[in-house]
Order: sequence, then C-alpha cells, then structure tokens
Amino acid sequence: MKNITIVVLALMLSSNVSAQKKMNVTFEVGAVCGMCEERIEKAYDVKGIVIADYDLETHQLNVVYKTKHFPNILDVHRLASNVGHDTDLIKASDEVYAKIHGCCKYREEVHQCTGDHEH
Ligand SMILES: [Cu+2]
Repeated sequence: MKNITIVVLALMLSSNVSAQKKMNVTFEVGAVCGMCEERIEKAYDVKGIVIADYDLETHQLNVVYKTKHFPNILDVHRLASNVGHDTDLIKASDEVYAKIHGCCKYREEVHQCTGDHEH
C-alpha cells in the first residue's frame, strides 16, 4: 500500500514538472504613442507569449511567457528591441530605430506627433 502511494506521488510530481511553466514579468519599454503600443504588442503576438500588455503611461510592458519557448529572459526583451523599442535590458539598434515612424521617435525630446498621424 505504501509503495502505491509513493508511485502516485511520483506521478503527480513528474506531471507537474513536465507541465509548461509560465513566467510573469514586467519591464520598461520606450514608446510615445498608440502606434508604438500597437507595434510592441504585435511583436509579442508569437508562440510562447501568453499575454503582452503595454501601458503607455507607465511605459511598462507586462508579459506572461512560457519558459519552454523563452528559456532566456533576454529573448523576451529582444522581441521589443527587434521592432525598434528599447527595453531596460536591451537597446534597439540604431538601424531599426531609424525605420520606425517619425512620431514614434521616443528617444527624442520633441515629437512631431499631434495624435492625428498617418499610419
Ligand atoms: Cu509611436
């Protein structure tokens, strides 16, 4: 009887381990407008990302991701930097940054954006 209990416990433990682990992180991402927000959230519309919610006011991106797809947190940050947005860990390359829309140049102090811009 004791042995069966151990087997059952072992099974429960192993199924827990093999279950996909999710991580919830929040980090800073540079952005200025709704277009940026859209661009960032779209960049996180990939396999392994469960939730990606950007708050334009606090500049915080909340991401729930599966560690199986993203064993390294830097790869989660890279999704934003790849589309031109700096995170608190990875800077976007100047090349990609140059390509984003003029009113999305969040590194500059002055923005051309009036809120009614073309896409
Ligand atoms: Cu923008």
